[in-house]
Amino acid sequence: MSHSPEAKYRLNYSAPNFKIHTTELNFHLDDHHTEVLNRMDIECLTEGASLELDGENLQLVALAINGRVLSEDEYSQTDKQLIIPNVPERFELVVETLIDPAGNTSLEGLYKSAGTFCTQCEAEGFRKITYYLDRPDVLSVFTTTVNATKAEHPYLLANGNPTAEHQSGERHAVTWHDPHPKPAYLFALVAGDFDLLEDSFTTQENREVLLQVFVDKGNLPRAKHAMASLINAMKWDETRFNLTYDLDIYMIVAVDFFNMGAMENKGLNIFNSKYVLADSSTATDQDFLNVESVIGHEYFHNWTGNRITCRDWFQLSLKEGLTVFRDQEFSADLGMRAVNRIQDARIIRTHQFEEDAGPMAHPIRPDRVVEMNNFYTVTVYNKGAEVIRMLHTLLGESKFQQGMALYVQRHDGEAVTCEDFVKAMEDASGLDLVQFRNWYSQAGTPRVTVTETYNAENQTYLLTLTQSTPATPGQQVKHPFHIPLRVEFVSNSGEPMALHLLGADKPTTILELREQQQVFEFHNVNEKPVTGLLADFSAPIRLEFTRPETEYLAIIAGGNDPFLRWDAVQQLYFGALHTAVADNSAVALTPALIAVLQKALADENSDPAMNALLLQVPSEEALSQEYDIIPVEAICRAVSELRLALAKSLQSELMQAWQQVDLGSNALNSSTIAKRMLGNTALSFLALLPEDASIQRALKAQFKAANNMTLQFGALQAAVHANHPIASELLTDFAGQWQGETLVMDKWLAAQATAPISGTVSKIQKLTEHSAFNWGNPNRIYSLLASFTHNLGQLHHSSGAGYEFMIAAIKRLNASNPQVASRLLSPLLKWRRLPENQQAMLKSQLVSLSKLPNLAPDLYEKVNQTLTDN
Ligand code: B3K
Ligand code: ZN
Repeated sequence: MSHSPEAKYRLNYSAPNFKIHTTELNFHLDDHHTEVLNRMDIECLTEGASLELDGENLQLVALAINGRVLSEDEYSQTDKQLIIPNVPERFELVVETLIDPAGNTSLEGLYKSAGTFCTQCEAEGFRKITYYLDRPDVLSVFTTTVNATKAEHPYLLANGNPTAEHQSGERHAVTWHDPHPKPAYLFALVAGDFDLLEDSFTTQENREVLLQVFVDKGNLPRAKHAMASLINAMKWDETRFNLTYDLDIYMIVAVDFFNMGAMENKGLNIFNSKYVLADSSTATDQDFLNVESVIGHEYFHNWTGNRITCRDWFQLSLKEGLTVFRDQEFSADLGMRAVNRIQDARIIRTHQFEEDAGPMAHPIRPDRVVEMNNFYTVTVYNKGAEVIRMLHTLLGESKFQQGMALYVQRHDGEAVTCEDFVKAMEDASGLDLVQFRNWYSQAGTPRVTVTETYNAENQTYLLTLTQSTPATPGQQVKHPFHIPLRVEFVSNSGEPMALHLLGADKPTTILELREQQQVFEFHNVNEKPVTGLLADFSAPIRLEFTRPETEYLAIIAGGNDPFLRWDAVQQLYFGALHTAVADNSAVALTPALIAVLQKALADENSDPAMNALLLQVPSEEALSQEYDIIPVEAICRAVSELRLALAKSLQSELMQAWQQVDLGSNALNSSTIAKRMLGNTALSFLALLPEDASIQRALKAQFKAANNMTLQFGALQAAVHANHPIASELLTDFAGQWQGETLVMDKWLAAQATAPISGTVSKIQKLTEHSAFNWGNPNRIYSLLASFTHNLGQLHHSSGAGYEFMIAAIKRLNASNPQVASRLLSPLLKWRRLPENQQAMLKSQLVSLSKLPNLAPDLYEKVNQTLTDN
């Protein structure tokens, strides 16, 4: 960058000066010379305003207003804009540009993915296709004609319904019309050759919808689960949200080169093939669940995102937080609610808390953005979903749905703000959400500390909650949040207790913390209760509540809430880990904790999936969130000792749990998934005991017997992560079996990248030369390199080799795919939280990155933020 990219601010929003009533696009597709003809019916809304169209990497061929070609002195061009100063009140503008899809390695705009032309426009990719008002509050009715050679591109797709077909020599063309006005970021086109899976869905309004899933040739059987998930999603959205599909056709196209998971383009979703293709021999249970969730997510955007879209990109969480909440509820209603909830909480605690504590901390509705693509974050998405969930908790399902209905009724067809959403919830429920809005404006993770007083004589119990939120860059002062804390109480002997707040006639289930400090007073309490706070992880906060082991044991024994029971065990793990780290001592597990786990594993009525989660000790990354300065080596030592201690103390129970798995079954339902989850977790511990021959046999048996990827990969990963003597044999066998199956080989790469074993950096370095790896494909990069960035001990190895390797990779990707490069950089921004040695090495790597010529805005924003922030 010769000049620094500029920041945009939320408060500088101003409404567009022009309306684009219709947009007619004509694509003459060609690898390096695609012609784009763009005919717009434009109305000027602000007299005298000059028309400033966005455009990047475009070659302008012709420009005409109302049929008259403009001469060069009638407009001006920069590398980002085309400016026409004098335009009529209403006019037709025709822009003709040339673009180079095959040379587009950024995978944004129009590009080629292994022979398929496809697009990715969100957030600001449409401007790489043609000159346009590329902002989400400019909504237009699109008609798109795609023209390409017929032999290579028998399928020509765009948004809406097909209206015309045309054939001429070797080429053909199809025209599509989308009747729903939409912003340019939802535009899509695809041209290629596919296998096609079709089905149909009749909506509650009796509209017959044609459903199509397009996949690479030969992959048809792997598309079935995606289709079933789509049908489930359509049904679920009608039943739970009363939202119905609105076109006659819904298409999903799977492509191999894609920067993220999928994209909700109107009527034409484009998916990373990773989230479409699944069969039991090549996909794990988690892959199946991910397909269901992403298919659901993109479908749910049809209302929350497409019909009602964002006014500006600062409002991204309006559609993303809400849609993640919806997809979480979809998965929970269809499958394992408690398991999902715990996994979601784990993501927040491990990854969102880290973002909130780092230089890029931002509210779910950011105020300042340099590169929009940097804000598709765990904060905007997952914390955004938690904020919606808190509204749901405060309002209850019925009022929440009334709020949704009001939101849709008010804003269908509009581009709106987070404020509009909260207002609809407020108006529908009658609740005061003034303070609740702080969740939208303030970054940072609130800490809530707890003290309690029980008075046996008066039978009163006082719970004092104090909240504070650390400063984040640009936000020194924080106001108190409105925090819903779900509670449950148990007696010391582990019996449920009903407690009443002073003056309340119903037992208390939710405490609303609004003040900086607030005392909750309960009456007629006949013994000191054990208070389970933050049931169902009801708020994205850190709870600081120091209590004796006996109280955790009471919650485990008598608590109702699965999250609280799981969390009680986690807190006991955390306690043991903290002590080991602080005292530089060996990890000590108490007999009581071992007994809890033994009991859970022995209980025939317990859910194997919950048992798997109970056994999974905090990851090194999760533990690191507990420290201002991360004692990397001590954390890694403690976590690995804890794993080994559990393996030793529970060996026979783990072996029994493992034996419950039916190695011959591929059935995919909650009960078989749960058993495999527990089996794999058990095996991952057992693999830590290499001298035991029966364990070696178990690993091999599971690896070989199964025609099931959950089991095969479970065995591989267990062996690799434990550095078991048979690991390299299994790695070789796996690669031999799956060579050429790129999505399967991604797992092979990831298992090695995440192994907590010294020497991982040089292993990964070598793997970048393996035929399974490809610097041009985001999935390969995420599997090998992004996975590695979550390998705490190896990334931050005291040699500095991890930093050197990663920064070199990021520099390499800067020019070809800055979005992907930027994702790799995030885990390296926390250099200030590292021990001195690592801090110095990482800082100097970051400084050298900041000096890279032509640094992309994506990287510029992050690297500058981390180097300048204090
Ligand atoms: N809306 C897209 C994400 C676009 C990311 C652009 N860098 C997928 C989704 O959230 O559904
Ligand atoms: Zn989304």
